[in-house]
Amino acid sequence: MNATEWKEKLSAIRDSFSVSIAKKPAENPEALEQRFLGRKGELALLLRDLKDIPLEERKPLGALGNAAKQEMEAKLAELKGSAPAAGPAVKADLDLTMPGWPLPKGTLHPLTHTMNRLAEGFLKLGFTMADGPLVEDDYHNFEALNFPPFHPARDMQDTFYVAAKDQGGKDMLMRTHTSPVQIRALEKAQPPLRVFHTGRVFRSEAVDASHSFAFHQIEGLYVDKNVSMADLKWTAATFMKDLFGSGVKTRFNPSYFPFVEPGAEVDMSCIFCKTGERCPVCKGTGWLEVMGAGMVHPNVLKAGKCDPQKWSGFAFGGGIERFAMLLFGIHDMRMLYENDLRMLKQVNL
Ligand code: FA5
Repeated sequence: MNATEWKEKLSAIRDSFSVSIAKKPAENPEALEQRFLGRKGELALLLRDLKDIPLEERKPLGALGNAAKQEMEAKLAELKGSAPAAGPAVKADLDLTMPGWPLPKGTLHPLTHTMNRLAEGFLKLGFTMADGPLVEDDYHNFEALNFPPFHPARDMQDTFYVAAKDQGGKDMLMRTHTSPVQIRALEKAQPPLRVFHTGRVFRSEAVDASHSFAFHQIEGLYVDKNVSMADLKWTAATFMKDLFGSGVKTRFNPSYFPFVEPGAEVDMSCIFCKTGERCPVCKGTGWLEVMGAGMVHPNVLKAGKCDPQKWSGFAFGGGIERFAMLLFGIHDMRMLYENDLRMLKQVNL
């Protein structure tokens, strides 16, 4: 074997190693180590062949071979989940003809993916994105949304307060829902208005498989002339179908939120119970509750400086974790925050 052939062989071994190490699911690192670096491994045998190459050409080839060995060891250590052992740095001649190592591609977190999907759906329907702060004042989180002071409905959402006061001397708080964005949007622009918002909210709640103390919501607000419950029902049905497929049905049940009248809870037909057996997700009811919604209360329109005689609107708000769990078949909300790569890699985006 001459020096050129030796280099080509080294390049072929590196290629085949790169392909093997990037395989999903990952190959057994010990087996790979044996195959490439073991005593009778492909690289070890190639290094042994160096003896047939004239001395003056052998030295740079040896350095290239050692550099490849170190890179492979580091990649294998990474695959085994341990940091590569710090060995002495090997100076190799830079060979720009060698192929690069394939870089593993990152994926979107299921929550980010779900928020993007929701955003795409609402942008298509002509909604624009609105924003609001995570640390809110009492006025935007409660009062302007028709929660009077000391009203028991405030207890529906256990609040985290922060050590700062708002302009009226009240404690600032971590927003308990995305509904304050309704007020912020109306303060910025008068109707006709079609906005949505996705973001984090906080509640002092115990964590379990379907609850967290910090989670994400989507909020939607549509204010125009003659907006009716029929518009709300059409919008909810359309975006559920967009997210979960055209076979998904929606239904409304009467419910109470201070900032809408009438108010409703929106259910979607269960996408898990296909077998006809008792479904553990919907508990055999065939329906899953996914959102709160309703016609914007006149007091909220007034807080947004809109005349309720002239304008009407609908609003809705849903939990993004619950949507993500349904989209990806995740049965425990905590898995969304643990960032366990074994779970994240299963979510094929
Ligand atoms: C609200 O937060 C209202 N702001 C929604 C709304 C908006 C109603 C506009 C009417 C008009 P609720 O507290 O039900 O409502 O929360 C809405 C959704 O957030 C729930 O359906 C659920 O999907 C999700 N959610 C509530 N609490 C938690 C929690 N602790 N962990 C994760 N998701 C939660």
